[in-house]
Amino acid sequence: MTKPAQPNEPLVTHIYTADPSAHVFEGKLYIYPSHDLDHEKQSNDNGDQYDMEDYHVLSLEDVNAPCIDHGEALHVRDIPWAKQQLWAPDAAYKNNTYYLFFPARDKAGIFRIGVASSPSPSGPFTPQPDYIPGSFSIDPAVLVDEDDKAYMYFGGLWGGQLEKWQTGAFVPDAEGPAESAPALGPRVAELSGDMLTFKQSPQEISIVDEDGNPILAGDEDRRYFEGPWVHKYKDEYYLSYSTGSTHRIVYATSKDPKGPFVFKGTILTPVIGWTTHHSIVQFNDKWYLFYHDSSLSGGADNKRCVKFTELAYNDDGTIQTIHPYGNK
Ligand code: FUB
Repeated sequence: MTKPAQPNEPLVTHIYTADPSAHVFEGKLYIYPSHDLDHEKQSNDNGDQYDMEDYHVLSLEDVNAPCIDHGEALHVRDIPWAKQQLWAPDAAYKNNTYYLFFPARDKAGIFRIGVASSPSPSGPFTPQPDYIPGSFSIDPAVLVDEDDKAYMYFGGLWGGQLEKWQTGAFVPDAEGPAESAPALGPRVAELSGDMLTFKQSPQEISIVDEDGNPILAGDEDRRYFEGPWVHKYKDEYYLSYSTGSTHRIVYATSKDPKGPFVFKGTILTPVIGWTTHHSIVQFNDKWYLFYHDSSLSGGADNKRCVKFTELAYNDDGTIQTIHPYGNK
């Protein structure tokens, strides 16, 4: 793409992209999206229509520069443990190395999270031979904190299989909690120094309301569904995520990277298409929300396009709600 990037416009149009994880590496914005394929698959709650096979890395010298597609960075054929469905990835930098974290179904059809590494932020990435021991479900997001500790946040309902791990083991026919019970939270695990394993077993994050009561499973406007992202603003940790069935990006805050997090409000109102997925990054003193919608394909849920827009905080640290098409 040679045209300059524009807010709220597809970053690239020659391929379908989704689930953008944005980071500033080497002074540029690097975006790690899913790569949606141009095929017709039956849509269902299991997410079979999201049948992606590889990752491309995108970059921007600046928010009004042309977006560069660095080409294939990792393909499922090169990941020994993975069978299919390369879903939302994230990247991190530590040990002079760039790490790409990604979910995929293993040979038994169970979602696991893998890691691949590269000396360059644009890849190509070399995968580890096996998935991260003890990993499960989808949508890894990695925060490398100011003290150099790295945390992985992950988990997704329905096709992402989080309901099936409530006992700590995979139970294929497990259902989610009753509507009046606390919702399932995302998981967090500190990563080992080499970024290849979990230091401890993942723990569940609690998301509570202003009175300290857990958000309930039936509260679909606020409960966690998938797509976690954690960023820091003025010493506070912001956990943002998709509410899935109500199609919002919402957020909760905490003084502790492992929570509990207190629910605050909506960052992004629904976009065109069923899924919504985002990341938040600071670049040259401004904050940006990277997100996707299905506008490029005229609304096909599994053919999405990555976009960005500026994000603003109020004086009290709350985030101003973004209406992606200007409609309030
Ligand atoms: O792209 C496949 C899945 O759709 C992601 O893993 C979810 O977050 C949703 O965006």
